[in-house]
Amino acid sequence: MGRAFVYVILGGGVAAGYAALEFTKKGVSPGELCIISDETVPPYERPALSKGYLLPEAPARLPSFHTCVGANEERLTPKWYKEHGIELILGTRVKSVDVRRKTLLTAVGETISYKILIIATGARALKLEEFGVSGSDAENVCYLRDLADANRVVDVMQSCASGNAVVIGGGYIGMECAASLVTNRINVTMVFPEVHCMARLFTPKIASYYEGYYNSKGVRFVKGTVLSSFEIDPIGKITAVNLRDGSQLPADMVVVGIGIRPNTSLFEGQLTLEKGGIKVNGRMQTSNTSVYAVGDVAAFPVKLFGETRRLEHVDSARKTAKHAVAAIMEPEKTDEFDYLPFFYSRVFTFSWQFYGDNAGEVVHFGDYSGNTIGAYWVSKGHLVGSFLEGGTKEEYEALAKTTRLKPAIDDITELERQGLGFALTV
Ligand code: FAD
Ligand code: NAD
Ligand code: ISD
Repeated sequence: MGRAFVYVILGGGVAAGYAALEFTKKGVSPGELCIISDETVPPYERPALSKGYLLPEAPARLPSFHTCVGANEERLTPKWYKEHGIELILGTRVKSVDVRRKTLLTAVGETISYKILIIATGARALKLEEFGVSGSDAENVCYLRDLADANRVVDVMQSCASGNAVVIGGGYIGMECAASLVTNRINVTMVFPEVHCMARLFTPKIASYYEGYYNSKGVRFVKGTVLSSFEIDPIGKITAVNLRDGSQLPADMVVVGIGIRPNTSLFEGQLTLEKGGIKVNGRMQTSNTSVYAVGDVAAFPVKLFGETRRLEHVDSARKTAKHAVAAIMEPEKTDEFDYLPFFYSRVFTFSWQFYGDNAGEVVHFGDYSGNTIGAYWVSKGHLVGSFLEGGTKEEYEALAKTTRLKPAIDDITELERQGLGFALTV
């Protein structure tokens, strides 16, 4: 025997929290909704883990960053869920799902049934072992996906004051953790295979702007190579990392951020997959009409670009979740999802935002020796993407609005001359 709910959200991360809030706005009744999560705390704003959580002074701690404070909405504490009659089944892993029978089986052997399922299982951090390197279970090697990982980073950082950290990976986790480690007075060397940091998004010119600042803070970049093995002492701690180029870096701690894999395995063979995620339509509905998918795990149609995309960013987790709930609760009032991709990061005192698609020709603008830099991407004669560091609220809003309009660009040189002014006058 087990419990039965009308709505079940599988996963208790960012998307789950925003979906829960939207359910209450749309009038879910007490006892109808549950969230099942293998994390032991209710949904929280995951972005805080690589930023506020790692600050040396007055670090962010729960309950201060439960969803949905990241979007300036209500903070959903355990009390909030109780008051709204939403069942939180925490610390509980779902080990199988039968979408035909509409049941989930938890690791403790309970069967939970649903009428509508929302998959919000997010993603897991890739392990070095998947690239043929062993030893990443050593106590001074850290990944960063959940609260337990963040606590480990904090503990390891505290035990290696003024020591050496090697950061593996030059993506979001690498850049944000490197900045946090430096702020904690740890010496950082970053190692990644590409020619510059943030290769999935940044142009060489944008990357060089940030790398210059990281260098000025003492961060060393070792580019174009990867880790080949660890040196491990008799008590199982990493003491150095060996690189494929033959060099060795001393290490008191290692932080690994080498990408993620969406958590789709429960649904393989049951639902249609695409782009490494679960394929959904413009209502966030999967190939089974009673099952929706949102957040990092969902591959959804981005109308603006006429393509299916899977995004790994918090804004899309929040908005896909809200949209799925609207489509479930008010189907006749809900249009197809029409999303402008939006990513951001904050490191040191920097803060940037990106809208749209980083495809086509790049036009840089701003003062690359100053505080405000930017870029536009122009593809097939239209502006499709925009990036700005150090903008004001009004400037970011103008950038978003302009990018959504995909204006025709006849003269690239003129766009370059106008720079940010172009977005402000569209
Ligand atoms: P998640 O938030 O990962 O939630 C998935 C949930 O499902 C977890 O609770 C997990 O435990 C649970 N789960 C999975 N499988 C099971 C199972 N079988 N049984 C039970 N529970 C399960 N994006 C930005 O745009 N800006 C940022 O600054 C930013 N910073 C980030 C910092 C860090 C450290 C990380 C890790 C990510 C960051 N992101 C950022 C990305 C953003 O947090 C994710 O895109 C977002 O969390 C995705 O939400 P989600 O709900 O899809 O997945
Ligand atoms: P990522 O995809 O941003 O970067 C992965 C990096 O790993 C690559 O840039 C590359 O340098 C490196 N790499 C790949 N294979 C490697 C190998 N074999 N050895 C060494 N390096 C290798 O992924 P991430 O930085 O791990 O971030 C994880 C997830 O968290 C992503 O989904 C990301 O979007 C999300 N995140 C987002 C933000 C943000 O939006 N501000 C912040 C933190 C995390
Ligand atoms: O979007 C975010 C972000 O970058 C955070 O650090 O949400 C969190 C919250 O702002 C934490 O309170």
